[in-house]
Amino acid sequence: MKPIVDARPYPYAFDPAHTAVVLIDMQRDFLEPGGFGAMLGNDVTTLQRIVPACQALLALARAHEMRVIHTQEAHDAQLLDCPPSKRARGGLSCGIGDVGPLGRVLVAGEPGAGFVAELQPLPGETVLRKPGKGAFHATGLDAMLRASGITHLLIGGVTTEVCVQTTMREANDRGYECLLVEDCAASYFPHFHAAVVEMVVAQGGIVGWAAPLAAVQDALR
Ligand code: TIU
Repeated sequence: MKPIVDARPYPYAFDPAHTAVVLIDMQRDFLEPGGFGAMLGNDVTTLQRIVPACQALLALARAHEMRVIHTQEAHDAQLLDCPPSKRARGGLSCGIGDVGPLGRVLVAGEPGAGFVAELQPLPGETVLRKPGKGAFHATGLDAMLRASGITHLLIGGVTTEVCVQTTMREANDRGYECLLVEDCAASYFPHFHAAVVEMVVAQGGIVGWAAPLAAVQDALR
């Protein structure tokens, strides 16, 4: 019997052997003062609140031997993979590629691009660097998932309406069955988070399913 999550808009069945937990962009640049998110004028504490739930989601994945993918929005040191439009957006005095308090903003290998201390990948887990908001754009994610027989994705991370939602829509269009783990995702704008949850599950699950972490944990008991 497959685990079945009490999800919206209807129960979500998944086989852990064919499921990956995808944790989106839990990076210092989005969650800590001095990073890219703060430079955009956001209150980063709204994102910090989900760290314990994300730790519990990782623990669940590891206990049930689900694949784990940590995505990271970060650019090549020469910004060869950063469209000038992205760099210019917002007109920041210190923006992508510039040196800020956490090193060069959103550049791979810099302190800010790294994951927060509580959510460090374990050896054997996949770290996927991505230049865009969606994790499928200009990455090998789809090929990796297909090669390993992954059909279902449990998705969390930040921010709900930017990289999480974009990734979930990309995955849905590619045929993956996606569950948004509601309390493992957050936005700088709580009403955007709530709206995304509603728009995912509306119209019979037009983008997928949503459920709290406790419902996923219950399904795996
Ligand atoms: N600004 C914002 O809400 N998000 C991003 O720029 N990236 C991610 O969501 N990871």
